[in-house]
Amino acid sequence: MPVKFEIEQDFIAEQNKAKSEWLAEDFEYLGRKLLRQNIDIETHVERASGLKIAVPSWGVGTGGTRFARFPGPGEPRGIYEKLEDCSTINRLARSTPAVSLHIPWDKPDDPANLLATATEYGLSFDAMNSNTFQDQPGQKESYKFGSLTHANAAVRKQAIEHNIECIEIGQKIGSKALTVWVGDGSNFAGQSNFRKALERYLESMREIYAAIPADWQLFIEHKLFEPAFYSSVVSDWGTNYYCARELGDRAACLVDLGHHAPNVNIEQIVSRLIQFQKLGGFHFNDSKYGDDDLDSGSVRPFQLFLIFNELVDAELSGVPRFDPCYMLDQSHNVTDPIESLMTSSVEVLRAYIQASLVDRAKLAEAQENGDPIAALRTLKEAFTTDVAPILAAARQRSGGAIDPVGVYRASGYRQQKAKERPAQMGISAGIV
Ligand code: AFD
Ligand code: MN
Ligand code: MN
Repeated sequence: MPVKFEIEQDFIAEQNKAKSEWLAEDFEYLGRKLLRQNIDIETHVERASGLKIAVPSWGVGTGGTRFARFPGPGEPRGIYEKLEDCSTINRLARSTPAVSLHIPWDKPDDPANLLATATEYGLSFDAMNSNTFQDQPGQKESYKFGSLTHANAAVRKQAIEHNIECIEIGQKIGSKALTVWVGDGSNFAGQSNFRKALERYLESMREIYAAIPADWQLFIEHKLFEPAFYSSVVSDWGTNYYCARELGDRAACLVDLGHHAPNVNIEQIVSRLIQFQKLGGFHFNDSKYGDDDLDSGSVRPFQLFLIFNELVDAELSGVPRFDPCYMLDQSHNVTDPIESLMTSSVEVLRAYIQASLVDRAKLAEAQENGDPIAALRTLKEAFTTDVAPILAAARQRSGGAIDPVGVYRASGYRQQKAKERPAQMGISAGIV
């Protein structure tokens, strides 16, 4: 087999040279500025290196809408090529060492071999994602009218077994969680009985929960609408919380940023789940209208900052059982997925570091004294701080790129992959 192109460490170091002078200058200036506020910049470089975000296996292929998909050149044709792209993302941006697998889209023939390859790339596996929202070839029962909540017990059984299979595959590749998102719901008023559907959901989820290993977690992802357009069974964070509590300690809620009604205060939802000790993790993305799956931080960076403000507050105040998993869940329809995922991981880190800069004593004082302007100014002071030098220094020190997208483009990676991976019809899951 011909040697596959990869971006060498030497190339990254060489490219970094051109940028390192300005980085040193900006870093020094920011360091002095932060010191005036009694903040040690090095602490934040360390924090930036410490936060890890998983990438979705389905995110490295070109996505699409329900109207069309426009495949890009050199798309990964299977899970091994997807891992290769995930490794490139991590090599340049240094914050995404784990991959979240979708089954059956990326079902490995040989899990041990997949694990060995991932390990070679320095990657591990994050939460497993089951798929009972579409029918697979040869499948006995159809999910057209639901899966875990279907009126027919045989369909529910098939959906439960699929989730258990995901756990089994996950155990072989070192995963420690299963994320369940169902498309179940209704398109017409009266089509389904709300109470019965939720009861069946819980009944099915209890069986899945029973198969969750002791050191695993079960994440439940709620979603307001789509593909069901009248009602979703697990529609909102309240339903999600109720289900997670009914199931037990190892069940927790997963917040996908695009799964709420427009203008909902997501940071408050996050705070509630933290307080109730049921925040399992995130699917980061951004949106303007619905579940748009746009790149994190591309539409509402202040919202992302406010979410991280809650997370950092919980971390620093030592809320019990607070240990959320961070994942990206995006669909890249018009961009190179590698560029989008690198940029998004940087945006998540940016929000985290900005939130880490919030003067919490000052904020608490403003809150206690009924001074909303002082409170907002405190938040804005952190939000408007340009933390780019902190993020770039963290990447550079761990061998990554000062400018990940710049280095990626200069390397010609995509062009090389276009040669190595001739286009195939129907290779991707397509519309995600
Ligand atoms: C859905 C959910 C879920 C799922 C994905 C599939 O966000 O995480 O895995 O889309 O593309 O909207
Ligand atoms: Mn999601
Ligand atoms: Mn989604």
